[in-house]
Amino acid sequence: MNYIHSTIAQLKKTSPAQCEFYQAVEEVLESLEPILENTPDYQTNAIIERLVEPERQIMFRVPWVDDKGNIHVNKGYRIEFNSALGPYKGGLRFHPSVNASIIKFLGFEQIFKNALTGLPIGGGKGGSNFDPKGRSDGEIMRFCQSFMNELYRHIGPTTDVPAGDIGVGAREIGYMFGQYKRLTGRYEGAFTGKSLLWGGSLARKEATGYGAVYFANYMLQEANDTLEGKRCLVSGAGNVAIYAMEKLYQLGATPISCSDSGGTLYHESGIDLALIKQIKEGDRASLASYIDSHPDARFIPRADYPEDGHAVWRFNADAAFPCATQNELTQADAQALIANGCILVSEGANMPATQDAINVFLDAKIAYGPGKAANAGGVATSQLEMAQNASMQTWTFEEVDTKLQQIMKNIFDTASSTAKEFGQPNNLVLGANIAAFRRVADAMIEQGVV
Ligand code: NDP
Ligand code: 2IT
Repeated sequence: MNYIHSTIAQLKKTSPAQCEFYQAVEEVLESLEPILENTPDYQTNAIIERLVEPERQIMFRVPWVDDKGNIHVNKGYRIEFNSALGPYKGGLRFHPSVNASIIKFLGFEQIFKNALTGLPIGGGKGGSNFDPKGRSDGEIMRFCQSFMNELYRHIGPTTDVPAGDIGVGAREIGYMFGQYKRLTGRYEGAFTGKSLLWGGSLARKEATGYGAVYFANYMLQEANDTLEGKRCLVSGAGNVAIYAMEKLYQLGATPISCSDSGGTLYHESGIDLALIKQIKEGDRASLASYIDSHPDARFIPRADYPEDGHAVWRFNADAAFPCATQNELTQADAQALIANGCILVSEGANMPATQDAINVFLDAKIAYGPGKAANAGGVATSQLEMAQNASMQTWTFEEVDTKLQQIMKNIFDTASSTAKEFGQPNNLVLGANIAAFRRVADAMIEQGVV
């Protein structure tokens, strides 16, 4: 355990005030204890010391002009964390809460997630503290162009390939790709999550949500169970949440909640997914308006949440799919879930459960799929988009979806068999972290001290 304390203590000195980053590192390091003890090579090659230090961190000014002529300045980030397994790969997040700690935690998680997919992709992440809420299309475009005026020189199909994350979808990728093409003069796969009209992959939009539900299904299969008839709590109402709910319906389950930054929606008879798509993908409006069409549903505003957690986890249900953001599921939320009958948690979001909450799930021995395994379907399908772009092919929805299911199955099998190998068969946190670490660490050793 000493190396955990010394690593975190060192990070606190060299990278001060990055609590989300320390949280992500600590979770991984705790899992690695059994393998680090038995493999001196990892210590002599300073793998941990090198893994927690990004290969490159790019921070830049993003000035832009709003519709009224006012000048704004945001911060832009791209953290190129680890390229042992391939070009840096990971999304861009536009949200006012973005800072170096958030981007570093996401980039660090991405290294292991991408390793778990078995595909040749390294880990990176980027974004900005820009808040897209309430901004016109013109403002979004000017922001994206300004962001790209700096980022374009750092990315490319074989160096670093960004995609979407919170606040970044097909619209933003379009504006960024357009500016990239203008600045470089090259039409190439430097982004994933592109529109289907110009190089995007079928099923990429659906992949993260679908993948988290496939992962849940594989966890249930271990216990000869299925999702059929299960009542499910989902958080978030964005890209991941919407397509998790869609796949839940397709597999005979019923999503009964979702949420956004304004509050939680609960609909006992099942969420009206077509309406959610209209509100969120079409109107970019608040979930609160759902009640106008469904007076039998309830909307709980954020101000009315319990002090120790979030309303969305306080209903009776069989399964939970956190698909909004980090630390959105506390210890008290986890205890409420277990008390109310929940037997499965599959994380569509990155690091949605606090460490205390994870411990509640592991102690209760419910099926718990950590984000870096359960939500890897998004980035895996991004790699399938890269493969199609590089070979100038277009695969059908069914082809991509079949590959996605196979990848999610492989991730589950790898995490599960590694957990068994280390004597903790239910602990997919340990299984996923060790399996991913081995792949990255062994590649780093073979590539020398770089
Ligand atoms: P979106 O921007 O499409 O949706 C995010 C949703 O979460 C929105 O409903 C948003 O509310 C809500 N939300 C975001 N931040 C907060 C916050 N601080 N408090 C409360 N609610 C919040 O993002 P995605 O669906 O793409 O991403 C969701 C999660 O999934 C993130 O953790 C992301 O890192 C992760 N992820 C995404 C992947 C992808 O392919 N997109 C792949 C793997 C993981 P509102 O509508 O009010 O803004
Ligand atoms: O967190 C993630 O894995 C993503 N936001 C998707 C990254 C990608 O490159 O598709």
